[in-house]
Amino acid sequence: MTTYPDLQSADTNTLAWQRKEPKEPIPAPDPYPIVRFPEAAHPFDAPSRIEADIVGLECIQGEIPAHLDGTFYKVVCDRQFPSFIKGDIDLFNGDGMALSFRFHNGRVDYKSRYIKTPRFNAERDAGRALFGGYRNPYTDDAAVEGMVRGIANTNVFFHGGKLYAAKEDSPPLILDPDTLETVGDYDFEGSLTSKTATAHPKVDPKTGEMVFFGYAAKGETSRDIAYYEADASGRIIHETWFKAPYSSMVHDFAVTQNYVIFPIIPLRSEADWLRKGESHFQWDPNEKVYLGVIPRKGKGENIQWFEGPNRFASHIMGAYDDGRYIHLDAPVSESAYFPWFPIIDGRPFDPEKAKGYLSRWTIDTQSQTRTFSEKRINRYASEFPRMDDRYETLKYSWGVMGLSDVPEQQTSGAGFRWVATVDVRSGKQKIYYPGQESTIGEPVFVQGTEEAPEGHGYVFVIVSRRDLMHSELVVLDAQNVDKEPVCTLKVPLRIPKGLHGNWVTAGELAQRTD
Ligand code: V55
Ligand code: FE
Repeated sequence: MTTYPDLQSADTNTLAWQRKEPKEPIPAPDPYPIVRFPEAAHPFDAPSRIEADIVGLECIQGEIPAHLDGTFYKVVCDRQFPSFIKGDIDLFNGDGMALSFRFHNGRVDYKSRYIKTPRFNAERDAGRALFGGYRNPYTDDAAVEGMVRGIANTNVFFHGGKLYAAKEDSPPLILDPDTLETVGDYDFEGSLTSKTATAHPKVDPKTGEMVFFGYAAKGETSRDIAYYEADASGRIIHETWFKAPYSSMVHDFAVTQNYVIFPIIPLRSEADWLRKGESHFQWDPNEKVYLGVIPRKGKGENIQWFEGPNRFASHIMGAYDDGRYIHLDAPVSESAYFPWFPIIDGRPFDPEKAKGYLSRWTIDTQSQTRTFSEKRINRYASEFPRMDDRYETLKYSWGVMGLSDVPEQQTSGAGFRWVATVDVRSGKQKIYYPGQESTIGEPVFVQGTEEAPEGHGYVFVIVSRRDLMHSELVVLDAQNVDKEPVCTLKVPLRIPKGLHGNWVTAGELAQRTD
């Protein structure tokens, strides 16, 4: 194992991370600062900045399933003000905007609200950006030094009666599930000891427990990871800490009935890079992958590391174990998927090497070699893998994901353009293609009924009609995504690019405790 100096830097740790107000009052702008965004590569991708309420979305194809009762939540990234950093990562550093699609009696109401983080509020008062580059506090305006930098732009999820909005660099916030207004940031009644919390918690369907973690838990680029479990009501009942072999982006993790697995992937970070104003994360083509395994509710000091070759993976589709072997499925590529993070040795981004193919990593927990194996499941480049969340931690067979490249189908333009469902046992797939001028967001499984078998129900996907300059929520039959959609709901505005979403049933929403 290569050892790096402990990157837990004094400077980043001494920041008063909980500060919610600027150091000094920021004077009201006079005259008002000019707001001018750089021209977007495609007009569809310009910031939207719209908070909307639409009662009764227009159904332009098919019929809304009248039995569906619940809300589909999603978060998108929509910069409030232009960045003052040249080449900033607009997507990852864009303000979180929560969306809700409320399904009830065959009617769908749409709502969108910016998440009112302390950072959002400070910038709104100032009329301009105050926070600098993606996850680099050294580039901020002095007035906001030490303020929590979170923008809650990665996931919205419901657990223990609360609707959370999260980004992995900060503690989560709580939103009102009906109005989407921001209630405030949330530290689990004072129990969150980490400075950060993942945007990808997992809920164990057998116990209702929410398993989560924070990386860079003692400050940006620290190797510390805190692993928590909260009971079904959201109270933290387990906490343990360990150190990763190196500091990196730990965007997602895997949870099975018996283990928690932390993928340490060589999209590394170093405190010096931040100080020098370089990219926070850089791809290291010479470093290994380490999978850290801890028994559920076990101790960090007992973590076992399993090594694999230089690989990139980010989102986990699903994982399960049989007591000895742990299987973990994810799109895996030879180099970092994100073109905006540089490669350490200066070589250019290679789109072929960045393509991720759904693969299975298998760990033999009794292995003497301390390595894991890799097997490809699917031959189409994919990302945004999801499953039927009722099978989280359990042996599962059904998954859904976005495809960026289907060699048999000629298409122009970049981005995700197809939705594919896959049987992870056989690799067999079915594909939905919304058309030449469209791109898609993350496809999300929605169970038809509580008792429906695995993968039976719907797939919700937000489609960007780039030719028509509006978005659509397309509802597919999860078992037949290659057939005509169940229905298409027109959203008469552009929904910006975003990340993750989740379906919450009316029954769950009735349990709200925020
Ligand atoms: C991701 C998204 C982020 C982030 C880190 O892989 C990783 C997705 C939207 O922000 O900060
Ligand atoms: Fe993610």
